Amino acid sequence: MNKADLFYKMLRIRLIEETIADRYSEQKMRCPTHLSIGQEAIAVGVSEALKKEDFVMSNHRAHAHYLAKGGALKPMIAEIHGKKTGCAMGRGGSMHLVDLSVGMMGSTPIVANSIPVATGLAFASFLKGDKKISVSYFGEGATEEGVFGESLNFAALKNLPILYVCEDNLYSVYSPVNVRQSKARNLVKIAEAHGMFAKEGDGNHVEESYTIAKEAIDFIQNGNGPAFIKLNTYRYREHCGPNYDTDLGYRSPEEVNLWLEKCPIETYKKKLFQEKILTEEDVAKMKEKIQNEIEEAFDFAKESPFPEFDPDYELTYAE
Ligand SMILES: Cc1ncc(C[n+]2csc(CCOP(=O)(O)OP(=O)(O)O)c2C)c(N)n1
Ligand SMILES: [Mg+2]
Repeated sequence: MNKADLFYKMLRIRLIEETIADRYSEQKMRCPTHLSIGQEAIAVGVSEALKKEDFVMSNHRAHAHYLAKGGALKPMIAEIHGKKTGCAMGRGGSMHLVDLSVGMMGSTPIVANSIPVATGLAFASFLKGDKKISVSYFGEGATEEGVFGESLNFAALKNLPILYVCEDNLYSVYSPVNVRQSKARNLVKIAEAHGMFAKEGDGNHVEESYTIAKEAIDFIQNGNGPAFIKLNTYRYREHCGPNYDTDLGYRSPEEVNLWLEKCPIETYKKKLFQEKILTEEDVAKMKEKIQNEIEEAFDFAKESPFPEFDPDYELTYAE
């Protein structure tokens, strides 16, 4: 684990998403975008415990998962611009990110859908014996869908090599968890009841997210079957879109401020300054490098063509 590298990866995701937010009003990005600003430590920590060939299946909040797994930036930005050079050929947008070359198998905006799809990927690995781990990322809201229970049962029954990663950010759109789930509901216990490794931790802490994911992956790799981790975090922006939404009244400014103090990037930066691993100058250099990369990616998207209407069935599988 290279601490400066973990910091760099979180910072990169943050700056990319902040640029998407800043430039959203230019009207060039026309698909809905769900930003992970505030939740970066989970994707970076979990990805650190994965190999390039392992599989990731993501949900509607996909940018961080895609980037942390090593998905290429230019095709992602082009995809959000609906361009032909996008990672889904401009047909998918922000919620359909895919880069098979790094095991980023896709993302799906149907809530909870990343769970059965990743379970299917793990089932395929199990049948082939290819030793790959599959990761399913989903929010705490997704655990209210029936397919969560069905998938956990099937994965446990078949001893599948899958890591379920629940990013608990306390909300499903504008509904807090206490109006949706019984107070007694305990996701760790639900997973444990299936015989899985299950653990909860601080999703705003990149090293803790990594350590828990690594423990879970060791459990899976030792042939013990699936694992479930719940990492607690918070989104800073609105559910979907570039803005802040504290004025809407569904969450208090005090609550948002409390979580802003726990910013995964700011707190980790302070820690690495104290440990003398990073200096202000290092961070400034990192920012400059990332901003140049972002600029290039937006230029690439701008210069790329839109997909043509496709009467020759280029993208269909059937004859
Ligand atoms: C089956 C289904 N129902 C409802 C929606 C609308 N929807 C999109 S995201 C979302 C909230 C999901 O909450 P959570 O799983 O906690 O993820 P978060 O947005 O907090 O990251 C909802 C209800 C949907 N896309 N799919
Ligand atoms: Mg949520």
